[in-house]
Amino acid sequence: MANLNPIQLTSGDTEYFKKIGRIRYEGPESDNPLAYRFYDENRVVGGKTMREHFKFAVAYWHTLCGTGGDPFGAPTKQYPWLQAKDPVRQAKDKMDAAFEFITKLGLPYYCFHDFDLVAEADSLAKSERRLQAVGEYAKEKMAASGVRLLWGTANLFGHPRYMNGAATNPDFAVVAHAGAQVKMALDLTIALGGENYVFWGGREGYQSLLNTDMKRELDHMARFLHMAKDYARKNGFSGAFFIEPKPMEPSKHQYDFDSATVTAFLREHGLMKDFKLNVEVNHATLALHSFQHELQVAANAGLLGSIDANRGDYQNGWDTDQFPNNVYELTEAWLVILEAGGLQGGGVNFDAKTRRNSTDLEDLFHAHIGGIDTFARALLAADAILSHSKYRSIRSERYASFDTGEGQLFENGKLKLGDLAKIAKRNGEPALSSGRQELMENIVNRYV
Ligand code: XLS
Ligand code: NI
Ligand code: NI
Repeated sequence: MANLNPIQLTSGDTEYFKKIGRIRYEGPESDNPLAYRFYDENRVVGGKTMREHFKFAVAYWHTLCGTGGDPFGAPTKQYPWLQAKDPVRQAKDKMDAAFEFITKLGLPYYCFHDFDLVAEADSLAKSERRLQAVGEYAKEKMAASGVRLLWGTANLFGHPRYMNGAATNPDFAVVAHAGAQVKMALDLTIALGGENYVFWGGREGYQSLLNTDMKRELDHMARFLHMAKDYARKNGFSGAFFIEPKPMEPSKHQYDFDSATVTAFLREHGLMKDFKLNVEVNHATLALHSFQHELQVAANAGLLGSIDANRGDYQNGWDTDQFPNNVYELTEAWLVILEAGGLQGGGVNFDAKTRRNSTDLEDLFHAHIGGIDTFARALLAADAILSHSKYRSIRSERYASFDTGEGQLFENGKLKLGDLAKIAKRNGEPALSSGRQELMENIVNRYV
């Protein structure tokens, strides 16, 4: 499909994706590229509908604002909703496009940064007025469509003032500015009934330790998060706060490196009650972990809140944010999520972008449909593995020696190191016991 007229100015009743209607479930045999083959929102899997399992959200920044520019070249995508010169007018056009898109996909949620919604102005007061105007418009759109806000956040990394960090900036004036911005973003999130609020530590990290007082910066970050949480709670926000780990990029070292690092930070600073994690696929792989590892670490700590869905590239070592298409990877992920009892408060946000050379409006649909169906297949496979295969029993049998007798005494803290020595001498050399990894991999593949 060719791009729609890129310079057409719009009003609230413009249809942007004219050739595309409501995307519906048509089943695995459908030949229609603009249909779901596996995502059947009302289908019940393991006691919940697919819609409830996933709580899919469209990411405003990539899908509505991403125009394909990269460090080597100009933007390639001339989206018609980005053409108006007046910032509030442009923001409303963009929001019309956003809600048309989300509604046509039949998705329940969206997510934004403050200045994805409307361009930042040259003062905080003016920015606040813009955000309020667009917030009013969002309220109308949300009421009319039933689409909800999964989470809001503030962009504390794009503007030059944040080049040395936001909450961790060595200059208090910048920390205060970041505070003002988070206050506005929280006000907006609360006004729109947002279910959660995210902190991704954009430039909270360092480029060189030579000029960085790491301990002081981390203490500042904790103080800042407490202030944000206290403010939001006082103003009636009952949702979860999520920290989104990432190990590097844009900083050489990001403070929220991975799930384990963030968990330790939250614990150290008394934030475990209010904060959980938003785990992103491509951030996990940048940290040299698998996605499922990061989910499991979060789940172990009771912090598995939400997901940013995308995928990395096997050859490139950066955050390529491609749309998910790997059923096997996501099946392993949903095994972890299902066994943890689901996501706590969050959902699946498509923090993913179409490629620079995917310039048709229709590409945005193909990308989301593909990602959504990949998740649906993964959920079906994971549910089948848990309910029909020996996956769980093979794994729990590996630990059977702790279920009774001396192993159980060990687990219950009833043995001392001397007891282990006595038991070991009595038993002699332990028999080898296979981990049966290939068998487990075959079980997953059988249901994928
Ligand atoms: C960047 C992050 C970002 C957050 C929201 O790598 O994924 O998009 O999700 O600030
Ligand atoms: Ni993200
Ligand atoms: Ni990312």
